[in-house]
Amino acid sequence: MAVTIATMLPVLILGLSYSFKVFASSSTVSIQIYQHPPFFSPLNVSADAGSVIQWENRGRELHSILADDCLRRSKCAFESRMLEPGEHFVISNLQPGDYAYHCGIHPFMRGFIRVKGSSWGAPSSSI
Ligand SMILES: [Cu+2]
Repeated sequence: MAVTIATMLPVLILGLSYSFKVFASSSTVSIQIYQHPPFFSPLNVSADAGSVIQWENRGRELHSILADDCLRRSKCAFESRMLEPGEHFVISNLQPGDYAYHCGIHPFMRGFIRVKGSSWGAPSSSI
């Protein structure tokens, strides 16, 4: 009997963590845009696949959100229109990976998003 419980325990733990992952994957990550450094808060975001990522312009100027890869014109992971103060920009369903982004008006405003894979046990990329 003791052997059976010991054998089942890892399965139970994995099952619990998997359930949590599913719950967490539908979460929303909020990023505030400010006029002053670090400009994006939080500056570095780690989100589960399937998360909704939302920016809010908390400053008093126009800003926009532009993935760095848009500059290479081969693809563009996300690009907002000009955001008035108080406006939001929302994206979801980003593929797992690393996304550096910046403000299209103020290129020195830079942030970073890491979207983690949707399944546990998947190899993690290095930073
Ligand atoms: Cu800006």
